[in-house]
Amino acid sequence: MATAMLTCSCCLRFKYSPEEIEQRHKSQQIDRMIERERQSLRRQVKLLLLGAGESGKSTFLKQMRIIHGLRFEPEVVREYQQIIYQNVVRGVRVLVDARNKLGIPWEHESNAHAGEMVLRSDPNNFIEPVPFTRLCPSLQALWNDSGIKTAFQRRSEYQLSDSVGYFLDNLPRISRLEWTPSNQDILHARRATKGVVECVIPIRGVPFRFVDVGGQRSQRRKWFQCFDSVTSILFLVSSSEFDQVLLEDRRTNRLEESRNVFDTIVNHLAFGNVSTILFLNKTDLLLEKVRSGLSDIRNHFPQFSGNPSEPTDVQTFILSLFSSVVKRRRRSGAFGGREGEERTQPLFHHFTTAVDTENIKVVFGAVRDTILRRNLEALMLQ
Ligand SMILES: Nc1nc2c(ncn2[C@@H]2O[C@H](COP(=O)(O)OP(=O)(O)OP(=O)(O)O)[C@@H](O)[C@H]2O)c(=O)[nH]1
Ligand SMILES: [Mg+2]
Repeated sequence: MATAMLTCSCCLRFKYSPEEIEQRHKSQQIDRMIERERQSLRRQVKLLLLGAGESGKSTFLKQMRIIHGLRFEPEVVREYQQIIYQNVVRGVRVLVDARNKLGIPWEHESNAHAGEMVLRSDPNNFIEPVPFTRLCPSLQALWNDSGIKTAFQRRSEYQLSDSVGYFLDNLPRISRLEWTPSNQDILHARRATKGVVECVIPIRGVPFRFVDVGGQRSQRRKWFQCFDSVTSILFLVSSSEFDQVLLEDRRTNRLEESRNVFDTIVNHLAFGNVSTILFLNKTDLLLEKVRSGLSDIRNHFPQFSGNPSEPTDVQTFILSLFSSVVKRRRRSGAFGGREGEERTQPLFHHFTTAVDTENIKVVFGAVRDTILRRNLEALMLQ
């Protein structure tokens, strides 16, 4: 290799061999790429979706896709179709079993046979359209029976997924061979999240990384791996669950569990400078429950002093259950506030219905603007 050693001060470029020049060029390119990556990571917004099982985290993420124009691919829609078939068959099995155990009589004794048949069947045998649609007349007859309807009304006494009523009300449509799930059907499809699911959606030119985790007890140990560089926590609570117990132990009140999880998160040291936004979700189901008079919150929360059939009283009480656990503590200077100043974390809240696209559009619009503004402020401080 011939090195050009012409070290004349005005011709410094001759100091390097062509290979060295090539290498320097490559390394500069790499530096520029790293810098671009760093800039994009600095700009990136990371939103952590947290909350107990069935609070609506994955439904919220589905809404983010819908609202920002990301289509569900045909194979994903097909997968949801199978999930919905399973949701329906499993749901009817639970209802028939509950009717038996609660000792509720059949309206039509002739449905006893269909009930037995559904109880003995394996839901995995009905994930294709043909076998599912063949089963539908029996499912419909069962759903029409007032014995099953009474068991459905008493669903807070056992474990029934919240979307079963929606799918059974829509059975005439779902039972058609040519049916494929609409966005609304997909929003109601229930599959518990296992592990961590990430989705990056560009919003107003800024990459928003949504991190969705499983909320059931066995899944929560996986949360800690996501705690790095979080911009905001979106904490979801199923506000309608004040009269229900956990699927995991069938003992603990679901709202109590949710509040304990919230306490751990909102007061966690790792989130000293992270804003938390509380979504009191399932407003539609809460209103239905409170207005129906079928359930009285005082039986589960004796400290409730408002009017139990007034939805805003119940909502205000549930909000106070959560806001009261936020502890005061010292903060570092980031995100406003003076270094070492003692104050509570800012807690924003919204009453949401995650299956309602218009509602989530409005709520997320406000959340997005706050996050983008704070993100910009934080970037300018760096
Ligand atoms: N009616 C109604 N149903 C909702 C609402 N939010 C979620 N759901 C339904 O509730 C069920 C549970 O919602 P998911 O989004 O799967 O809950 P999750 O928090 O992701 O649950 P895990 O993955 O187990 O942690 C689904 O069937 C949703 O369609 C709501 O606001 N109203
Ligand atoms: Mg989920």
